[in-house]
Amino acid sequence: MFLWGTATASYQIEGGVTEDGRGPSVWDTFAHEPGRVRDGHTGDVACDHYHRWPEDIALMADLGVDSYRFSIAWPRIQPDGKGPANPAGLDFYDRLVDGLREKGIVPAATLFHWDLPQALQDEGGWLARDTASRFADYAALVAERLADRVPMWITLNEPFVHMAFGYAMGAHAPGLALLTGALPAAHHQLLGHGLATAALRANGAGQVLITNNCTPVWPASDDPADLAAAEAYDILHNRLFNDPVLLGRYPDLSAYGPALDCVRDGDLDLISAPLDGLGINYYNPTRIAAPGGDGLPFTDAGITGYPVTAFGWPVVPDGLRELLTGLKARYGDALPPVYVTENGCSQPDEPGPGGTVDDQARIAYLDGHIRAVEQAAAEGVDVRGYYVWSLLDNFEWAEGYHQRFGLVHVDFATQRRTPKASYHWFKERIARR
Ligand code: GBH
Repeated sequence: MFLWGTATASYQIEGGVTEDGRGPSVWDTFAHEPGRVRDGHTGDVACDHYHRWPEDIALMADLGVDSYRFSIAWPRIQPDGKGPANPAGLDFYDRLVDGLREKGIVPAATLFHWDLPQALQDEGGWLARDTASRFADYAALVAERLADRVPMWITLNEPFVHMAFGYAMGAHAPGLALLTGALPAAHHQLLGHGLATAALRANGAGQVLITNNCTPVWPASDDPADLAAAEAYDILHNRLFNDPVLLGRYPDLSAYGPALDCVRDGDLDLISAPLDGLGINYYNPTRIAAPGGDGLPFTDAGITGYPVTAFGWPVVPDGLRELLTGLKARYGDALPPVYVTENGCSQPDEPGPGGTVDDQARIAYLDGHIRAVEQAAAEGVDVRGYYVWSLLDNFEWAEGYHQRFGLVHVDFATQRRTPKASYHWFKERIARR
């Protein structure tokens, strides 16, 4: 069965950041540092989903989705990243999961969507090998409690973005700008994925996936220098995270400096343990040129000639077909079933007369991308799900509340939820199957 769904993430919607024993995460720290997030916005309250989850489940039930992809806040389960589980933290997700199941909605739980317990960051975060083992302990605690009712588990969300924005460029928590010095954060996240996969399986988890965000890479020209830059970028953004998981080996990283010396014997066997699916988040292709700078062998040349979202990201629906068929071409039988675990766009979405939000551009975006998924399936890719990012307008990381991605408008002053035109459109699209 093909799963239609919506996706969210803990820090972006929950709020309740000091309640019931939750510890601080790197995003609490980062968002409270002046100048990090636009206008000083934080996730302290966000969509107040921690209290309003029954209303949010009701919105999804009315929408008619098959599945809901949410993430679990590690610092609710282990406030300082280690030790026994905080029962109140587990209870929250227990209630959420039962509430979803009562409405026939399949819970798909992501274990890590960037909100690392601050205490682990203080010990090096994902630059430290030990974090991978701590992640597996946390995975075991959660699965022990929920695996009987959660059929689908996603270890990591977008390890590329967490490494690149969080450790290489400093735009996201933990705010480090180490450039190529960030690469160990890739390996340790992947090792964490491998160790957590084993822990999940040992505790009865059914399906285990990882979610990688991938981008089709377009060379800016046929010039050999541009082609080489594009190849280097494809390696960093896509293959660094897909190859170890699906093929059990790292791509050639020589354009980024000396070999990764944090890789130990046996790591790649863990990282490449068989999965039940590959989660793919797609937003847009990337156009790459030579030369690089800052020790990086490429330049992002930007894409022109397409409509753009409120974020300025180009809207290229066929890029999703290109991406999915490209994965099939590269990985062949090593590619497990694919789930599009995020796709969507930000739009201004100001309520118009009568309080309605007529987000026609989002409808066009979703329609085009769903067609691209259908085309990829017709071309032989085993695609089994499509999750819209996002159910609700929410805390959009460094942009705070300035970018709205929801099918449902949130008035952050009152927490009033208003389904947008795209919500009604998606409801009909799902009903047609
Ligand atoms: C996802 O990341 C996250 O998983 C989610 O939490 C987040 O809210 C959502 O997407 C929306 O941002 O400069 O034009 O080339 C998305 C990662 C990284 C995808 C930046 C688009 C650059 C577009 N994004 N990327 S462009």
